[in-house]
Amino acid sequence: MSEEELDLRELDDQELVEQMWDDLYDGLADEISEGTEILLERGWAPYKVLTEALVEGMRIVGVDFRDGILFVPEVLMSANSMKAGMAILRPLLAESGAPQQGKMVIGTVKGDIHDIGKNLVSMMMEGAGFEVIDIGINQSVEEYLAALEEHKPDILGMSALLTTTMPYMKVVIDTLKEQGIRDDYTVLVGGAPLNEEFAREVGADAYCRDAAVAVETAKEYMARKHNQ
Ligand code: B1M
Repeated sequence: MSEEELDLRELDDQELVEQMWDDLYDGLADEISEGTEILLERGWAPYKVLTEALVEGMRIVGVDFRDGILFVPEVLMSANSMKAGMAILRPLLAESGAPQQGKMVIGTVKGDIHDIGKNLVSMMMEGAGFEVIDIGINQSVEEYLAALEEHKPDILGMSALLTTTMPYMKVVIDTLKEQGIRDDYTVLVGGAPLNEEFAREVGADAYCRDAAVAVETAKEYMARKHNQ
């Protein structure tokens, strides 16, 4: 069947999800939006659409990016397609009606422009009842500090996707220590190349493997804070 003739609605769930992986790979934003809508209409939970169709599709893109089969312009189109799907899911994930939990400032560290993971964490945290101030990508220590000063959050979240940018998290945490304000915040870090050991070494409170873990960890720290 040619691309033009393909009717996404005629596919069963598994075929549709696999087609969405292909469409994400090919950077077809309209098709990703349509596939996302169809899965929701079929009763899929927003989080299931997010993880099984979108995040898994992006994992496949990442493998071929690593192996030199896909290049930056193509991966950018994949990222934009993923964002098209996320835009549909965002309000659904945010409307959980969860009680207000706390406030988080989050940003991707200096030198790093990857924002999909950070955006996902923001969406899920909002859905869990956190107020999220997303300060964006390529954030310097001065920008983090200014945001902390302005918004006075409970949690500082930092994201890094590159082995070359993840050490910058230590720069931020060391500066908080120098200024005597480290313990005013719970510092959570995440991103594909990180692990628990790294988080400990840089002085973060916790490493969050994915957005769901970020939510659980944030809730745990808020509960501890309230029990103090
Ligand atoms: Co980039 N890139 N990239 N890239 N890119 C990776 C990260 C890479 C692993 C690809 C590869 O080689 N396999 C590799 C890094 C290698 C390394 O450092 N060891 C890489 C590279 C090398 C590069 C460039 C240097 C390529 C170049 O220019 N030659 C360049 C760097 C640009 C820069 O930042 N200065 C670059 C550029 C890009 C694009 C612009 C094309 C695009 C980004 C678009 C965008 O974000 N708007 C891109 C993409 C899309 C990727 C991959 C394919 C996908 C990342 C992603 O969005 N994943 C990625 C391969 C991979 O990771 N497998 C790759 C989906 C997302 C849901 O997962 O971000 O891991 P993730 O987030 C998860 C968790 O990690 C966690 O929760 C999220 C949700 O579950 N999490 C947090 C993340 N942040 C958190 C913060 C928290 C908590 C949890 O705070 C509390």
